[in-house]
This record gives sequence, C-alpha cells and structure tokens, in this order.
Amino acid sequence: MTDAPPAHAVEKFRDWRFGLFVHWGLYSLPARHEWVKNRERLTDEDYQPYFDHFEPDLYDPRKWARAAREAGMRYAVLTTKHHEGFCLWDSQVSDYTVAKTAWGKDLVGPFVEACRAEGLGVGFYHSLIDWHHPEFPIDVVHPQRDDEEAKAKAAGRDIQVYADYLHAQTRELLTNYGPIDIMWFDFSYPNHTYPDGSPGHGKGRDDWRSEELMAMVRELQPDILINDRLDIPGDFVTPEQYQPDAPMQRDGVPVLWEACQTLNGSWGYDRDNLDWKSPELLVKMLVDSVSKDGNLLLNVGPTGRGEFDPRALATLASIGEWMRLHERSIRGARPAEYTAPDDCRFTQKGNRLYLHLFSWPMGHVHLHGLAGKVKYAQLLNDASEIKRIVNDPHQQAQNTTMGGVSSETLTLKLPIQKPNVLVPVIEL
Ligand code: H79
Repeated sequence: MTDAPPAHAVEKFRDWRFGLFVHWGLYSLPARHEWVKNRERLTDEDYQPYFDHFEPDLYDPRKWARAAREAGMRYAVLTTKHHEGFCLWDSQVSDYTVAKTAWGKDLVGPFVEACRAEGLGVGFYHSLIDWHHPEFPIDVVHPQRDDEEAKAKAAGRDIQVYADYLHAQTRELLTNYGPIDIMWFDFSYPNHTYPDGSPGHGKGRDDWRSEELMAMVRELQPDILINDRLDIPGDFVTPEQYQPDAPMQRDGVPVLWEACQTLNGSWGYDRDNLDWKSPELLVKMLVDSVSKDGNLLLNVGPTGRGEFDPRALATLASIGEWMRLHERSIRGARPAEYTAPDDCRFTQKGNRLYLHLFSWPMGHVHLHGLAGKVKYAQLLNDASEIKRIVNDPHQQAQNTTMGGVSSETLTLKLPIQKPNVLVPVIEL
C-alpha cells in the first residue's frame, strides 16, 4: 500500500489534459439542475416519479465516448451516484439503483467498456453526500443556513452506518470493473460559517472515515488517482467552475490539478437553461488550464433517454475541430518558461513554444525575452509562416518606425485578418 499514486499514472493524467465529465441520474428527468431535490425541497415521495420513469432507451455509451474522443478528450468521469443517492450500477447494498428501475440493468459496466474501446481513461465520480440513505443526516436543506427542518431530518441518524455503506459501494465500484484511473469523491464541507455569520454544521474526514476509505481505494486500485474532496489531501485538486490565476500549489509545492467546468452552469441536464458557454470560451479555458499545468474536465449532462443533447454535441464538435488542428499545443504540453503577452497564453512541449492569442493583436505581437531564440514561426492551423522582426535599436530605419522596443524582444508580424479558428496559435 502506498500513500501516493505511481509516477507513470501521474504523468499519464497530466498528458491527457482534457477529459469529459458526465452527470447523469434521476435529476436528468426533471431536467432543471442536479440539485433540484434540495433546491425545491422535494421529498422522497416527490422524487419517486423520476425513479419510476427512468428508462434510458437511447443509452449508447459508445456514442458518448466517440463524441469525447472526437472533441480531443482522453478520459471520462461518470457520476456513479450523485447527491440524490441513486446508483447507476447494480449495487448489492442498496435498492435505490438502476437495476431496480424499469430499465433494470447496470449502466456503469457499458460505460467503462465504451471508454476502453475508444481509448479513454476511466474515472468514477461518487457522491459522499446522500439525500436518500436513511442514515445520512441531511444538514444542508437551506443553502444559506442550518435550519430546524434540517435538524429534524438529521435527528437519530447515524452517519457511521452511512459510512459503512459508502465504503461498501466504493469497494464494489473498484472491484467489479477492472482498472479504474480516477476516483472523484464529492464533497466535504467541514463546519463553516454562513454569509449571515451563523454557524453551519458540516461533514468531513471523521464522517466519511476518509483515511480508511483512501487506503482501501489504493489497495483495490494501486494506480488510481484520488481527488481532494475527502477533507484530507488527495492526488489532485479540483477547482470547480473556476480558473486559477497560476499553477496551483499545496503548501508551496506544485500540485496536480484539474478544473471542472459546465457547458451551461448546470451539471445535470438542464433543458431550459440558456447560459451556454461558447466553444471559443471553452477552448480558452482548456488552453488556460494547460498553460498553468492543469487539466480541464468538461461536463455534459445527458438526457433522461441517455443521449447528449444537440447543443452539447454541437459544442463538442466545435471544440473537436479546433483540437484537430491544435492538439499539438495541448496534449502532453506544459507551462512555458516565458511570460506571455497580454491576453495570450503560452504552452511548451520540448523546444516548441505555443502562443495562444485570446484576442487578435494590432498587426504585431511583442514577445519579451525571445529575441534570438526563435528559428521559425508559423500559424498552427495552416502552417503559414509568421515573419519575425528582431528589434535592433541601432538600426535607424527601425528606430523611426518601431521605436521603444527592447532588443530582448522578438516581434511577430501578424496578418490583419484573424485566422478562422476559435483561438489562433503560433508555433515557435
Ligand atoms: O457534481 C457537481 C455539483 O453538483 C457538485 N460538484 C460538482 C462537480 C457541487 N455542487 N455544489 N457544490 C459542489 C458546492 C456547493 C456548496 C454549497 Fe453549501 C452547498 C454551498 C451551499 C450549499 C456546503 C454546504 C457549503 C455550505 C453548505
């Protein structure tokens, strides 16, 4: 047993750079956010119709895996169980599973097989929170405060009985489906203070028995990477709907990280939500993550019938077209040792430097510290040459037309028209 994953597993994860998150469960039927049970204070009885009508007749995970692969993703993480408590596999310790619905069969196994067939790494998301289990003390009913309703619901419940269940389910998932690359637990919220200053009761490592759970995960899957939401340090950190400012650190030391982002602000299928991010913004988020040595895990919430809806597919296809032309600057890439100009991001692979231009400059772009270091420059999308201008302060002609640029600076002359790609990349 080890307390860290092997180096080859870490490097594989870093090289992937881009993955698919899938949030799928009973909440896909109300189709108004995966927190609907909590947000709308739905009782188990209110929620029962979604269990009764869950019948994903169009489920074909090969289609999901192919869409991910074509978008340039290299791994996929599925919600085996979200906060609602519904299990997408035939758990032996629960009746609240897909096996007990009209559909009647495991959804996790086919997902794992589809990922493997498309060459994708496989991850399991598993909720620590469980709004269905009879021994889980629900203490977040109202998002702004602990309230009497929550206290009444939590009374007499024994979280250690729930922890046994959590451990048993994790064991099933990591025993029955072969090698799994990522375990993504969600989430801890140690005792906290609400915005109004009132104390909030939370859950953390003692509730989940996190040390013991993590040891079991490593014992069952020695190469797995475990995220950081058990309220003890994990193998990678997981900023949620947030791009960090710089490569992430823990105690001053660089740490593996993965940003997770939604397509439209909801993780579960949310039919009427119109807050869709543009493919351009999503590519920028991917580039931004890689430029800071992180991954991007981009979420799709499939419909209750088991399909990615057309808006999600169109977005993935646009990103895939960009990735087809620019994969070189992303896959296996690392941060660069140079500082990028305003509104640009650098990535680096070997002796190639990739300049990603988030806005199109005014005819030239200035690269400080790169004079004399670049043998050739080209647009990545069409391999068209980009002319380099070395700023020599001794040359009178240049001084009059291009004054004030340091001799350390390499200036690139750009076409007036922005290339017709979401984010242009210049390879140096
Ligand atoms: O699965 C997706 C989301 O459903 C889940 N994580 C992603 C991957 C997620 N939803 N919300 N959060 C994570 C953070 C929410 C925190 C809050 Fe609270 C819940 C703020 C108020 C209620 C926890 C409990 C912190 C304060 C009280």
